[in-house]
Amino acid sequence: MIASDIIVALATAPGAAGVAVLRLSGQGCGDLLRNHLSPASPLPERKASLRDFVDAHGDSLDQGLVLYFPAPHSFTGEDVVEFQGHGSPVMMAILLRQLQQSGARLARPGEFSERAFHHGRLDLAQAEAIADLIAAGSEQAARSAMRSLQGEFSRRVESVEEVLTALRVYVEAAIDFSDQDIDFLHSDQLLSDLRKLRRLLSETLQEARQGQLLQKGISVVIAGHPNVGKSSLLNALAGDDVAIVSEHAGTTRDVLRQNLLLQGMPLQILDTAGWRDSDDPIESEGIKRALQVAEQADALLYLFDTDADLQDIVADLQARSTWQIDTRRLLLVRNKIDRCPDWQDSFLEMPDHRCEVIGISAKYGQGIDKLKHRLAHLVGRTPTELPFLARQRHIEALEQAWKYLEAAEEQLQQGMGDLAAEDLRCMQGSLASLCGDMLPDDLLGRIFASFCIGK
Ligand SMILES: Nc1nc2c(ncn2[C@@H]2O[C@H](COP(=O)(O)OP(=O)(O)OP(=O)(O)O)[C@@H](O)[C@H]2O)c(=O)[nH]1
Ligand SMILES: [Mg+2]
Repeated sequence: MIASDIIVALATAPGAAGVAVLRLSGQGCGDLLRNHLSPASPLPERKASLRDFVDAHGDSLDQGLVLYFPAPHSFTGEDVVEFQGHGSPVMMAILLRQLQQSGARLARPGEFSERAFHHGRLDLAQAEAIADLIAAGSEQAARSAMRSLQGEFSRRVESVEEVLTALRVYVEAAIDFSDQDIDFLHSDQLLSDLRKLRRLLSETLQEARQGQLLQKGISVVIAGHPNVGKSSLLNALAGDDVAIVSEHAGTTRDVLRQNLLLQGMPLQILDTAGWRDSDDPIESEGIKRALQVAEQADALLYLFDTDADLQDIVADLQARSTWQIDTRRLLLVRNKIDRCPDWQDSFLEMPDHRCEVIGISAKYGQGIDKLKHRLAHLVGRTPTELPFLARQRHIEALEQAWKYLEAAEEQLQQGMGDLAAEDLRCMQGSLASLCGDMLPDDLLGRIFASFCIGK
């Protein structure tokens, strides 16, 4: 259960700055701070007042603005008071000590957000969005976190829950009337609710997966035979001389990683060793690593030379990859088109997908902008659509909900209403955990502990 004592923390980043903010939360925290202020008159509610922070002898330690938000209209839902002083780390440490001596306790990481959650000011997905907004590594990630914070994700989950609740009521009622002649478990109403639930959940899951990519960064692996220009492409994308380029086949061995932003999306581009049969143990290790990262890539740029035959290239790609290549995540890139000026982009018909083949010249920059554009499209985003930011925890809960839904559908087909009802009940539990309902305290504690201090 949540503690109700007074907590204090530096809400701004540590280090010298123009301003630093001390924040206190808990019943009576306004009076606790007031004992250190001059003048010590009552604090106006929700209005800034200029005060001195004084020590026990009445000597001024700092001067700043004080803001008082009485419960329940505050971030945490408790009394909250802030002192905005000068950004001196030494002075802030002194003020913190003084407040602790008066009975405030140093807040644990995320404790302000945890209290906001327990007082119903935010649900868990929103509280997580605050932490994600603070940690966002790109504009897109920050904007998406803001969408989640404004409740977009929670509302989406609620709309799935609404349809699910209606369905559960129906199935439970159908079980009660199972001894009658009418077959409620195969009715049109039930099938249409199930279809709707499936669609809503799958859309939410898809958007959450996109959001998670923004959160963790999107890995783009450049692969292909030796000497086709992989390192040259990395340099062209990075706009910098990051990797060694040479005419010797087998130059790159280690996996090279370069972070960059593409249309506001955080990408990590990985340059890898060229795929070939090699007796050199070091090169072989490099190729093994290249295959490993290619398997885990969110997008695979498979590069080949102008003189290569496309069918052979694809056959080789399929032969060397020990996993099933997701062709929707694959871009075939023909490099060195400066050598064949009449090159035209094309498509390659693959069994399950029409795969694009783009021509570039990594060395002379031809086609690089087009490649970036296609890459942005491939990783699933156009700049105008923005998903909500999602975490691994959210994906897992949604995937679990999906499994329960599939199980319930199967049970319904077999006419096993009782078992379907149980699956749907479990599905509701998975969805409820997204916004923090029915999560055990220790798990909640672990989630909030990953937040920063003062938030
Ligand atoms: N004409 C031309 N040459 C290129 C182009 N891109 C790369 N090259 C040349 O091709 C050779 C190999 O380039 P790299 O970028 O080192 O190729 P790689 O695929 O990284 O090679 P490994 O690391 O050995 O697997 C170098 O001599 C480059 O200058 C291009 O677009 N046009
Ligand atoms: Mg290389």
